[in-house]
Amino acid sequence: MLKIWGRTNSINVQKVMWAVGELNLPHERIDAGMQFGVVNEPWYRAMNPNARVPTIDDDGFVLWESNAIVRYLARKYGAGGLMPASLERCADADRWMDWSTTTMAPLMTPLFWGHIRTPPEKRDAAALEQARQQMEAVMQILDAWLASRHYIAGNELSIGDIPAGCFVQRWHALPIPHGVHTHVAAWYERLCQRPAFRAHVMLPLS
Ligand SMILES: N[C@@H](CCC(=O)N[C@@H](CS)C(=O)NCC(=O)O)C(=O)O
Repeated sequence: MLKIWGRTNSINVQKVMWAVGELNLPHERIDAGMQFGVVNEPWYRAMNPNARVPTIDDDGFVLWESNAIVRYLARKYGAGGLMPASLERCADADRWMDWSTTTMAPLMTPLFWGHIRTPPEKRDAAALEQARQQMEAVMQILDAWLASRHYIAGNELSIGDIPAGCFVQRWHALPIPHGVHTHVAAWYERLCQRPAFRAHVMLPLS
């Protein structure tokens, strides 16, 4: 049975759990990270020397790095579906997964930590506003891409939607002003119709 270690409020765990939900995989999720500890136990560090979540064990195959896990699960259990059949659609999906990590995450991480995990008196308001404005510019890039397709790698959901969908969910949930991004909004509405997205990603921020 597929085992997943990671707390439900971790965005990187949410990516994996959303994929698990879309693929309808039997699994066991074990709380780990932050208040749950576990990640510094020697047996856990032997699986994942970064002492981070998520980590999976799929019948003896151990893997960490959320995007790599999403790709592995989709390749193994969702070929032609969550993992697109065509080389070009796969490349599109990969490109936007990498973009989410390299372009969205460096802005969303301080926004999330600043607004949700930092007491108001300790927040750096100027830095948060700068990240918010930069995030608006990033959303424009995604908006332009989504103008001509229902999902990130075409007209079906794929692995490409998973990291960006998790970040956009967080962005929506943050108590900050949000610009209008029509195509992102339509895509986000599509994601919100999906039971796996609702169950694993649309969770209160904590
Ligand atoms: N690049 C890694 C990052 C993993 C990561 O930083 N996970 C965070 C949670 S989002 C973590 O483990 N934080 C420490 C903890 O929860 O104890 C991935 O995508 O899996």
